[in-house]
Amino acid sequence: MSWLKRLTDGLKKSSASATSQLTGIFTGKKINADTMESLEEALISADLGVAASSKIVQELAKKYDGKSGDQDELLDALAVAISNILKPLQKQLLVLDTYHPHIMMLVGVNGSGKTTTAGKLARRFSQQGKKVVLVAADTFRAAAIEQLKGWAERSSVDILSAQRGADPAALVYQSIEKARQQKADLILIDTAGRLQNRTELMEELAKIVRVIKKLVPEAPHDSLIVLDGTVGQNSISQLKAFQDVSAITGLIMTKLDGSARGGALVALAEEFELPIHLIGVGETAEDLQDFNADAYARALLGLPLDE
Ligand SMILES: Nc1nc2c(ncn2[C@@H]2O[C@H](COP(=O)(O)OP(=O)(O)OP(=O)(O)O)[C@@H](O)[C@H]2O)c(=O)[nH]1
Ligand SMILES: [Mg+2]
Repeated sequence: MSWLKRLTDGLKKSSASATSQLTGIFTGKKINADTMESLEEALISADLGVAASSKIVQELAKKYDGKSGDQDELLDALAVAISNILKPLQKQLLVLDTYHPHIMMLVGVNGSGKTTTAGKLARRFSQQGKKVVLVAADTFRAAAIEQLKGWAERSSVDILSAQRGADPAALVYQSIEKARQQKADLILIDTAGRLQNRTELMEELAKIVRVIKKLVPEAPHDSLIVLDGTVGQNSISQLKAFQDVSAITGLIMTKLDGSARGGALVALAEEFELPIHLIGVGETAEDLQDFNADAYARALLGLPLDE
């Protein structure tokens, strides 16, 4: 199954409620203040957030106020309005040669998909010919280290790890020194999941960042938050909290193949205006895809996509 199909199927769960409401709103009626109000409600209940929903409705109202709408045309226009919010933030994640090595760090709450994404990224960049070093900086669980080792083995990528319970900041420090000696192009740091309200764990993350900066003041070059696409509005408070400790530079949203809450990405885009790099639509390496705003917006509304 193509990734677009998986995205559409996944988002169908969010779009199902949104689209059926929208279809009802748009059928055979004049577009007026009432229709726009119902549309705004439908968008908010599909997790797009108040600010983005109101912006989208205003854009549509400008075009269609007082006119009778052809339903397909209105849904297309709606997809364009959603994409207008997302598109300026669509940004491919690249390993830059200027850094020697480029330092990327993945952060997020428990189970959001960090380790899987680290494995997928290691594979992607090593296939592009980059020398990648994975760092298993989740030292809390032995299983986490093994999980990342599995990805490293399958992709023949180097991995640096420490004993369970070791200080992740110390491991990261040593790893950067080693990766420099080995002339690596990319260091990919997988960190432990931590809930945004656990102060001591957030402090541990802040320490990792301080240690990185001691060696490379402008790093991490990418501090990526991995968000679970099934979570919905809670991702807003996650992003806020992680931004405070690790200056997030971009977003990755996973599990959109099974998501019921994919609209939250639009709310995040409107509120934070951070680059959106990639989406996860499954568990294998091929299921990490560059973010495409147009495809995402259409899938969110259950509209057909060009393959
Ligand atoms: N369906 C689907 N499953 C995913 C995706 N990304 C990750 N997963 C699954 O989600 C589960 C958690 O993924 P991990 O990568 O272990 O998450 P994590 O953020 O490292 O978790 P912690 O280290 O415990 O915080 C695993 O079973 C993954 O296979 C995705 O895009 N789609
Ligand atoms: Mg993990």
